[in-house]
Amino acid sequence: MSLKEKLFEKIQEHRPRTTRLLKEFGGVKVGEVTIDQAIGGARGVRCLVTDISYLDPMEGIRFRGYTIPETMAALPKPEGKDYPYVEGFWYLLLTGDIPTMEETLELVEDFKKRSEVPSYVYDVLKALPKDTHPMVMFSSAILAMQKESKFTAFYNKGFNKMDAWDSMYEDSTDILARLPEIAAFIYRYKYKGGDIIANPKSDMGTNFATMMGIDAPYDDVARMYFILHSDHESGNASAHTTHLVASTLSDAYYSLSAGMNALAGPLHGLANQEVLGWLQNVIKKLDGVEPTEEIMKKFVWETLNSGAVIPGFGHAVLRKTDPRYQSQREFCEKHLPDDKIFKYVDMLYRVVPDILVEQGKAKNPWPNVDAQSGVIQWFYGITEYDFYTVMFGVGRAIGVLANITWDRALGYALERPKSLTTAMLEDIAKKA
Ligand code: FAM
Repeated sequence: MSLKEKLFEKIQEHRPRTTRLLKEFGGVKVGEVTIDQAIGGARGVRCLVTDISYLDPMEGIRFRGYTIPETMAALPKPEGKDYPYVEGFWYLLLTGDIPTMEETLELVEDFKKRSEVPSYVYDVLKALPKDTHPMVMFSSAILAMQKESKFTAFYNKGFNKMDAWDSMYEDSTDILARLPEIAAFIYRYKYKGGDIIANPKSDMGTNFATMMGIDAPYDDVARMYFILHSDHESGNASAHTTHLVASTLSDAYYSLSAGMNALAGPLHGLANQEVLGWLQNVIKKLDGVEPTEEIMKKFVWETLNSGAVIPGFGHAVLRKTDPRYQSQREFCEKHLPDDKIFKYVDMLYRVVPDILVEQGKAKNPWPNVDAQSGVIQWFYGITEYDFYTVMFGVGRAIGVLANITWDRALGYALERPKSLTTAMLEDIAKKA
């Protein structure tokens, strides 16, 4: 059975659950909203539904019920490799089932057929000024392909809500299959003098590593990186933006491009570039002197006292060390234990949490995914850290595209929360 057939089976099984909840229990309360939450970025307001992943504040992320180590262990891997096929992970996110090796390889073939990037995308990228941020290039490339949308063609022919998931799935898979080539092109065009390496049309991890021009085990790094960054339930800014835009019946190209713009913010995905930027600044100021924990503490306090945040630490939902951080730390311990930047990041792990606790503002003083990911990329030669969020974006696309495919399958509504004026809040406060 193909992934699409399996997905349709799952959709048909799932639809009655959503219909029943709406029809029989639509009025049941899920929670209440405080003034704090209305002003404070809707933190903790439970008003989104997704079955693709769930983020427990203490445990961290589970993809379709699987923790990160369970996911990595259960999915089929290329021979001799440590990390699973990204294509098999796409199957897991869409269906909730672990694919067999045969099902995974069928999908690898499907991705190869879809991976051709239209040549006009490269014309668009080349027309941008050379100092354009790579995230602008990435988001523009995705948006430029919108005319390929099968969902929009389906909509224009006469929209049928029950079948809309099909073309959304097609668009999502087309986009995913093309993203590694687009990302690698941006890198080689911007930083390697336009020396473009042809797509070897293998699996997604191998394709990306080859086109970046980096030898093994970077193919495994790519698989690990894309899977780890894929999904973090649906309230984070990139997932939520993608979902919000898709809820207007915009297609996957418009929606993902918008989501990527959210990822480009320093409080979100851009934090991984900020971590490396921050560290490089420290190294430069020290002028060759090895930082001790005392010196590192001084820099951390200096940053806090200047009013800036410590990138790579804290989280809106998590209240412990991010398992995505742990997973990458384990990779570093195995592959780059003596790397200088890894040692500095590890030193930050030892000094920052206590300082954030002492400062008394951050609800979570522990590191998040972004504290560690740049170290690995730097080690493998990608020192142009303003590119890091593009790789985060390739990974994040897997999660958000799986989500909007299911949004269509379950006919989720146009998102439209209600706003109040400050005077109304003051009135509510007075009466409380
Ligand atoms: N350094 C300094 N101050 C911090 C901090 C940090 N790492 N994390 C939180 N705070 C401050 C925060 O700025 C806020 O201060 P004000 O009251 O003055 O506004 C206070 O602590 C309470 O914030 P919070 O409730 O603990 O966190 P939020 O839910 O508001 O924000 C983050 C969550 C992630 C935006 C915040 O922790 C942060 O700015 N971290 C640094 C940037 C970062 O690493 N972002 C990446 C997050 C990552 F998981 C991702 O999306 N990729």
